[in-house]
Amino acid sequence: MLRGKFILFEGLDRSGKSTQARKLAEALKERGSRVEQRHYPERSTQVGSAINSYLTKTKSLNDQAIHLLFSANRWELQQALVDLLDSGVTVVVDRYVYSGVAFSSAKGLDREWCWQSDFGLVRPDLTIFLDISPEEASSRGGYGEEIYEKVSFQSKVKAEFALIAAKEEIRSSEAGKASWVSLNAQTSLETLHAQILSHVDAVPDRLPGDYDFMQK
Ligand code: FDM
Ligand code: MG
Repeated sequence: MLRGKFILFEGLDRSGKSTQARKLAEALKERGSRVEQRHYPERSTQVGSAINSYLTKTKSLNDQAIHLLFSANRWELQQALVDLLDSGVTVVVDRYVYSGVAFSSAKGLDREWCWQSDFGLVRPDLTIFLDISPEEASSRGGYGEEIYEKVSFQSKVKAEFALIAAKEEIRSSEAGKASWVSLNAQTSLETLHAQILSHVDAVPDRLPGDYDFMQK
């Protein structure tokens, strides 16, 4: 039996991650795969509840502390994620370590420091970065309610994501397999969905227990 695939969506707020994650999960299910969706931060845990208070501006925390809480939230759910993958379920995830680094380093925290707390976590098999301008994102519904939803800050996050993308694209080509793809999110839902599906189909099969990990 094969393990499930770990497919990650990353991007700015309102880049379309949740819509595309849902469409991908539906398409894979229609083909008969077992699929689950996850989202970080997972606000239902105690750590997640502290993160939620920060994001909704009911509690202030220094930049280092909130960074470590986001990371702790991934760590506390890591075993459950691995168990799911090992049982053959494909997991489509909305945000993970790359958001952790991009958002915290956009505040000015040291980039290397930001990566540290996530080293050792399972690396996604494929990260799909939905590329959108901060201005286009801000014009989409619901923007402006949470602490990071400001065009000026999202522009800095986008610049940090660009640095990460460059690094991950080099890693992909060295490994000879695409573990990161950046897609233009300012296109039709269906066009984007078809592109995503073809990249997901190209992800190599792996056995349970066979993972790459986040590392230097
Ligand atoms: N975010 C998300 C971070 O700053 N660090 C992280 O590690 C993660 C996973 O939290 F603005 C930010 C990104 C976003 C905010 O996320 C809430 P959602 O996806 O909008 O719920
Ligand atoms: Mg948001």
